[in-house]
Amino acid sequence: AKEPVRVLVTGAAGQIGYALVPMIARGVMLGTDQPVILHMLDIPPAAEALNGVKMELVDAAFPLLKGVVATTDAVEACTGVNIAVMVGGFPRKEGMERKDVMSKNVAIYKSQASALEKHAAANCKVLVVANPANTNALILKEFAPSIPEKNITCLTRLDHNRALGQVSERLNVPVSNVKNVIIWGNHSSTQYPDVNHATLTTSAGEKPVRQIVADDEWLHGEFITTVQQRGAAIIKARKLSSALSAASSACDHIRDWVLGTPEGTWVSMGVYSDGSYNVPAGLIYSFPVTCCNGDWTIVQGLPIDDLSRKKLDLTAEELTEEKALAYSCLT
Ligand code: NAX
Repeated sequence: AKEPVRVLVTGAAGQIGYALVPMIARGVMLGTDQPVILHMLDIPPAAEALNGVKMELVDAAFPLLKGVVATTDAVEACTGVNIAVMVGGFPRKEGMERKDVMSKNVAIYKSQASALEKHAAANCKVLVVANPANTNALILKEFAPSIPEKNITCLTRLDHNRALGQVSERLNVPVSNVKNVIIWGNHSSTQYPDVNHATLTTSAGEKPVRQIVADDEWLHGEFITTVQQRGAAIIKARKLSSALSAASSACDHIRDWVLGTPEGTWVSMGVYSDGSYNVPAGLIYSFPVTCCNGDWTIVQGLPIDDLSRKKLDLTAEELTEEKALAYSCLT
């Protein structure tokens, strides 16, 4: 039998946490043959709720779940973890300045970076979900210098999956027949959902989505804005932000990273930019990646047209500004 993998979920008493931990305990993230030990962290005001989640995990009697640590102590939470899914953060509240929210999250990610660096297992893989996800991941990277930068990522897979979903609905085809959309840049409304390289599996082989949709107005307009604004649309409808789709996409992100992407398929991940596609190095930016043996590689050589170039640059500019704002909070 396989040794259990320790998976940390921060913000585990929150709504995404509540959807995510049972998925992990059922093997959705790491496979149905992989035992897990869940480490759940939240803050003292949520300690009782966190304990309630732990009770439910016990009550669900998940065969793969070999242990649960539920704590408000970051060191205890981070000790020995192989995977860290960072969902906890300070939410933007009505009337709050961007700088104030940034400053709260910078403080959180700075201290959790140190706890992970000192106490996580060697080669721990980190996924930041909490917003501002790209910049929180960058702060985590800066303050955990001994964790390899390739191990620190942020979630744009939900946006990627939303883009697949929009194409699937538009063409009335199963979503599993659509692949290779790309989310470029920030997990924010400046992200660029790109269908230029996406394909549809048909009985006559793989066809470009652009060619099958054959409606540039939709592809350049409503498709992009729907994906960019989907988070807000969910809040409007549910009076709560995306949770089940965020949890499911976080599982997709880690699963593909650890177990590999299928041949011929790429996914979107926020990763540390090396300057590929002329994106400034030193940002956490969402790129198309393939994964093999536990490592991601940015897909190279895709042609970028003028319209796309502008959108790649616009979202990079926003991330550069966010980075400066985050650094200004550090003193
Ligand atoms: P909730 O407010 O329901 O849960 C957040 C939890 O984090 C709370 O239980 C809170 O007590 C806890 N927390 C706060 N500070 C903490 C700290 N220092 N250490 C540990 N835990 C802490 O929010 P939820 O809806 O679950 O969303 C969580 C985060 O995901 C938010 O930042 C949200 O903006 C972000 N999202 C990111 C998405 C993505 O695709 N990257 C999509 C979904 C989601 O909006």
